[in-house]
Amino acid sequence: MSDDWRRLAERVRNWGRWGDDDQLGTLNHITGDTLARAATLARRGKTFSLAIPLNGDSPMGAHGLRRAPVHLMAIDGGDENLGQRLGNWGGGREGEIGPVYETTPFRVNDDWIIMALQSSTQWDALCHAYYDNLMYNNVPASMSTSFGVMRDGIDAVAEAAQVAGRGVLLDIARHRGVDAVEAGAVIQPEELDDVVAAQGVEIRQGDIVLIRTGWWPKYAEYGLDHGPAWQADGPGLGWRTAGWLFDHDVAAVAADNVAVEPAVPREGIVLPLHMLALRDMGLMLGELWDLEALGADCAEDKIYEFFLTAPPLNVTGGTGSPVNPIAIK
Ligand code: UVW
Repeated sequence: MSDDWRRLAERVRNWGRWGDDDQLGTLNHITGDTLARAATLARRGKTFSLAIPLNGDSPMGAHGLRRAPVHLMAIDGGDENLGQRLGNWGGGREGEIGPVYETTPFRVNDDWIIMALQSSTQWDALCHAYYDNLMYNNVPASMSTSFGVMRDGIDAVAEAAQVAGRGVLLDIARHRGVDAVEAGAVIQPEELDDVVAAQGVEIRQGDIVLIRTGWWPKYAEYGLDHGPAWQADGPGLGWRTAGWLFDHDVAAVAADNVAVEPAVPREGIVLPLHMLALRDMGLMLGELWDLEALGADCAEDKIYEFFLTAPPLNVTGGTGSPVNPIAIK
């Protein structure tokens, strides 16, 4: 890794800043005050879900580590006449669902989902990326075990209930005057400054910054069979933006591409921003967020700030979590 990258890693490293046991990282920038002020940004009562559909069409279908979510019905409308074959559903014999179907009008639909935690709209937990055998806040990589991660997991974040606050959209694609930022483009800090100035919005301590590249709708053009190409071609934040995010006391950052940063190695480093953000800064990354409707609304009313709530699931020892982020303007 280059000397410049190593120097930036040292500059943005937040280890010990919020205590040696801290597992929240830059979410500590969100305080009672920033949160209360953020809640006042819900002015019109207009809501936007920023989640992509959680189904088998996920662009993670052919990811090296993951597959698309598998959704299975456990009981459905076709089971109407299967009363005798339906077993216990909680409790003792009196809890048998079969007799319930035989003797009462009650019916139920029930299902399962089998998925990689990061195969749809998601947060990366701080443990998700590391190097030199250490994770965020000097935690040894050995704390990630087959039982789950013991530190820096998504459960610590879920329990703190702190992923809510002022969201700010930086619409890079609109600023460039394109539907989607060109394939492979690397967004540098200077461009973030330009977009902030052009949009007339300021970045404040505790903000959750959303980066719109316009790349999510491009997935429909690539199609399911070309998911890997869609992932590889995606534009994203360059690693130097870690300094920008650090200097602005940003709490978390999310984008409408697969990795926030370009997914393929740049300058000979694999996911360099992941290492700086998650491991050094303690800054969570949100991926595969759908920013289209929110982007259109912000372009119309020229208001790029909103209340954002995006709590992860409390997955014990999880390295990330699906999320249905809601922006409220
Ligand atoms: C990897 O693909 C390793 O990470 P992410 O999903 O965070 O981009």
